[in-house]
Amino acid sequence: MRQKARKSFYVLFIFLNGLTSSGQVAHNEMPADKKATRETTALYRNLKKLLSEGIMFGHQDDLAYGVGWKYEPGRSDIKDVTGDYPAVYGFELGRLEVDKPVNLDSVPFDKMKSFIRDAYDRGGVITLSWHLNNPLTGQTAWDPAAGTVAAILPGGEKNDLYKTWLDKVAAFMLDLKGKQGEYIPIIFRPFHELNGDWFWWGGKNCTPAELKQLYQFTESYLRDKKNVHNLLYAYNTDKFYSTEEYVKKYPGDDWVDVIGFDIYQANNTASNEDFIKYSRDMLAKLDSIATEHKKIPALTEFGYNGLKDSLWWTKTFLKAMGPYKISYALAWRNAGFRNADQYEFYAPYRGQASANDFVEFYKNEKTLFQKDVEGKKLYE
Ligand code: BMA
Repeated sequence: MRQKARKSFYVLFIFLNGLTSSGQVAHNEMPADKKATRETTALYRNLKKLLSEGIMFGHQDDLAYGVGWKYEPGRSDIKDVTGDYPAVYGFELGRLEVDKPVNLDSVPFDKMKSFIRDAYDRGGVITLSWHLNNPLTGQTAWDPAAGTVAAILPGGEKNDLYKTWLDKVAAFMLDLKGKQGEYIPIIFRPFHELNGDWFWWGGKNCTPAELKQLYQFTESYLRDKKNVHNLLYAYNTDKFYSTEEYVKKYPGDDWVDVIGFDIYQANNTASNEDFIKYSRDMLAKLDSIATEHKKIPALTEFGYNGLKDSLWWTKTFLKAMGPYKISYALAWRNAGFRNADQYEFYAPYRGQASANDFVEFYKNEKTLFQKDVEGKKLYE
């Protein structure tokens, strides 16, 4: 009797554990790629678990350059300011498809691979975006020529070309290996900001059906044809105003692991309140969508270029994040100054106006950096 009672309790436990909609994570939950490697599956489950612990801070191109420096081994603007590295690292694949040795922001792909290995060795999380050129016109990602998506789908005149581009992405992903020869898991974020009109895959430049098909084609080509099994897939929009708008081009739960959006604050302090309001509106919606679809919510890109408000991190950004569960928030790149009026940086650097406040933000219990995640063993 006792034995039996214990057994049915155990069955009930397994059952409840499998039901989880929030909080607890089922041990058998799998990412979109059912053949994902052990480390990739572990990352997926750990990202879900970590949702209840805080927001991982991420930074694009963090190890490659910062304001006033380039390619100094081990350097990072985040480390210069806090003494610690980010928990998440973003890198960008644009121009890999056309065999350039450097990406569209001049980062050499071979260096990028070694930064990715460093980040992984430290237990950090890596996400890759891809501002791929327009395969129909040969221009940049920002060339919204009509018919581009249709042209690269199966049966389209540029499908073969597009497949050669995916071959290069696959080769890149399969060249990312850890010390034991295991593939390094990557959160791949293709076709980002897909509700905006500025990229050829975005907004009115293709139909929802075309984008969904492109997303699915891309994923199944990498996964099933090229045997790439170290990817989690991120779906992301720009600013959005309704759940309906958010899911309009969603390819389906079987194809997506992470859902997010990108948001930038206009370049003046008067916009702080707007940033807080819009972020919270969108995060509330994202939170419900993530719960309903059992996906990992993230702020896939954010920034306030120039960070002129010395208290922006604690008084605006933390408020904007509200009470929502967010896996990570990725600040965009610290490209630096072209001249006094032309600059691009979204994270502080040593001596920058918001640097002291960023240290407070770093100390806040809600934010997670390298030292907070390394012990979590996200890949086990
Ligand atoms: C944009 C800017 C550009 C950059 C592009 C791709 O938002 O940062 O300078 O080339 O992203 O990384």
